[in-house]
This record gives sequence, structure tokens and C-alpha cells, in this order.
Amino acid sequence: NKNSSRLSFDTIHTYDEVDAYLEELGRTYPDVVTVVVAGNSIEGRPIKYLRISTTNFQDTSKPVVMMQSLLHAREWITLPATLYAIQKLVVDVTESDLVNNIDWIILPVANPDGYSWTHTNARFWRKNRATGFMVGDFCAGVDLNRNFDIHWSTASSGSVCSDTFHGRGPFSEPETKAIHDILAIHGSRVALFLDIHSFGSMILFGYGNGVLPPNALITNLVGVNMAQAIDKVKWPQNRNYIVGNIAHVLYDASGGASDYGMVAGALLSYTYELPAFNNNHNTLNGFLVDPAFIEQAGFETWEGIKVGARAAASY
Ligand code: ING
Ligand code: ZN
Repeated sequence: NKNSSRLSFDTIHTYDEVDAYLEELGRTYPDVVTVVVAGNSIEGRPIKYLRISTTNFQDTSKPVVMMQSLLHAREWITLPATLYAIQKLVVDVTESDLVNNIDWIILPVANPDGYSWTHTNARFWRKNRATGFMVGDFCAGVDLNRNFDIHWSTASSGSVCSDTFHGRGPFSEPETKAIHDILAIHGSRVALFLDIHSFGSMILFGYGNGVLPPNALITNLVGVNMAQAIDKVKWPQNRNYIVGNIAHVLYDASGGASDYGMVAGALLSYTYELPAFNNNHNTLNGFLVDPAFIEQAGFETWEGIKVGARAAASY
């Protein structure tokens, strides 16, 4: 039923709701959508992504756009960004060139355990739910955006109690290993990799140590074009997007997903930082979600994604 293949944009849906929705899409659009389990989280939740292709995903001639959200558990506003993209590509099909010319890999809940934890126990939890680092598990969790095999441990924390704990080694966590495995298969045809975070209204690119990649010029140019597309339709009370290198704009950070996306083959790779709740950039309250902004976050972020996807596919 094509009408039940929708998730509302008036609330932030749970892992189970998203999971049921992805399965429903797979059943309703079997010619276009394939649900793939990339691995299982530490607590045993399937890490599922959608393969979206109007032809045959195994035919590798088309470029791929890969995007993911909720690598950080508390960044709830990032979920509607990926769900909106899925709806536009599969259900509404408003931009048929994007789905005809590009194959898509979309991973809406990259950190299922952490995300579930933010619903049940701690709204501002960031990391995964790995345990066993300390006697009594006084502290838990690995920062998945410090666990990728790119400059691993050079600008992150070795303390399990830190919110930027990099883990026992690169790809020590099943959640990052799952993304590694996706990129190991498909990385060479990924034209655009987008890791959606919040908050700050930024489009960031590598490397997290401040060294620019060889294609920094085109990366910055496409970044600015994406940012301008979002700014054109953004809420006036939200700040304009800032575009730049992770370390230049924010801080040094190693082991990040978008940096790894680049070395795994993506032509263009970015971390989006979606806007902060109520422009609250100085406290954790920036992670809270205004229900009235959920659909707008999906809508405006999609404007940026479209520009990036078209640029990357022709690059
Ligand atoms: N910001 C990112 C973080 O993980 C970042 C910034 C981007 C780091 C890309 C490394 C690579 O700290 C948020 N809000 O998570
Ligand atoms: Zn984040």
C-alpha cells in the first residue's frame, strides 16, 4: 500500500518505527528498494540501509550517493533529513533524474543502540553502547565518529568516559565496521558521501587534522553551492551555513566517517551539521528538536543534497 509507505514529519521516530518503515518500503517498491543488513549493533540491533536503484544495483555503471544519519545518538534532527530524501526518491519521485542516474545507499540509523538509549535513558547520549572498558562499566561507549581508520587516535580521547573516546582500535565497533564493509564493496563508485550530524549549520570537509585533500578546491565549491541552496529556503531565524575544513571551522578531529569516506573512494565527502534548536549553539539544548522544524529540516537539507548529488554525478 503506497499510502502506508510514509512516516510523518511531525515527530522523531524511534528505531523500531524506522525499521518497520524500511521493511515496508522494501515490500512496496521491490523493483527499486532493497533493504540490506550491514551488520548488528553491540546490543544486537540490525544496522539496516536501503539500496535504491531503478535498474540493477549490481550493474556498477551508475555513480552512488551514500548518506547516513544518527551516527551520533542525540542528533535527532538528522533522521528526518535521510527519511525525507528516501521519500522524495522512492515515494514521491519528484526528481526522477536523481533516481534514474544515481544509485543510492541510505543508512538512517547508523548507531541503533545509542539512539535507543537516547529515547529510554539519556537524551544527550552521543556514543554507541560498548561496555567492558572499566570495572563495573562506570563509563561506556565509543565515539563512532572517532573510530574510523583515518589518522585514528591522533585527535580524539583514549578515556572511555570522554565523549570523544576513540575505542580500542580502528573499526573496533560493529557500527563503524558495518560502514567500512559497505564502502569496501561500493566505495569506488561513491560520487558523494554525506554524514549528517547536528548542530551548527555547517558543511564540513576533510581532513580533520587541517590538511586539505587534493580536490579541496572542487570540494569547497560544491560545498558552497550546497550551502547556498539550503540558505535560500532556510528558516530566516536560523544562521547561514558555514562551509570549510573540519579543523579550520570547528576543531581537530581524527577517525571521522567523512574523512574515511574520502580514502574509501568517494569523489566528494562531507559532514553536514544541521541547525541547532532555537539557535542554541552554546548548550546541549541545541540537540533538542522543535516539532515544527522536522519537515523543514528534511526539506531544506534535501535542497543541499540535490545540488551535491547532481554535481558529484557529473564530476
Ligand atoms: N560534530 C562532529 C564531531 O564528530 C566532525 C565534527 C566532523 C568531526 C567530521 C570529525 C569529522 O565532533 C558533531 N556535532 O558531532
Ligand atoms: Zn555528531
